[in-house]
Amino acid sequence: MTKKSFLVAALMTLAFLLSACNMVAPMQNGEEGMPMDEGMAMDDDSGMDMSGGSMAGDAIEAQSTENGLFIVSAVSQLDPVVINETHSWIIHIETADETPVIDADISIDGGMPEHNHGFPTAPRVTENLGDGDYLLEGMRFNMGGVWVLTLEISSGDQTDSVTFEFELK
Ligand SMILES: [Cu+2]
Repeated sequence: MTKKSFLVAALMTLAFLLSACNMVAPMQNGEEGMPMDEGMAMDDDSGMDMSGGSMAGDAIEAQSTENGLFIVSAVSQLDPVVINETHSWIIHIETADETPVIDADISIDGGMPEHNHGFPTAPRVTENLGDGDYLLEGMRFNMGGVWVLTLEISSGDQTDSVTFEFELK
């Protein structure tokens, strides 16, 4: 499969997952302030399976940034996400009114808050794919447990951040 067709497939998967997420949203604890282990559902195309032997899917559903400037979602290019395999994610950014943000600068932070360590790698956005999509390379998780990924996003003179939280089994 070529890189481009892979990307197209990934984006179609993301679109599907986003619509699926919307459909199942009322069935989960979709409110903010929920317990950590339910906070960031990792959906796969079979629904809400959180009990797999690895991360239960490859997509992070859309989440608003802290100040509501952007809506951010992410899909892993490795599905399922497994420990100790370096891989890429595609980040999608829209404004609150669903306009793709095509000129974002994105800085990455994250790790395991419970263990006080960061990522074993230095993941960073390496490519603007257009239409609000950005390639995040160098993702790797070196143990199971709760991870966070924080994106600080700047577009024009506006900056906002979002933190995704998910559990890698
Ligand atoms: Cu750890």
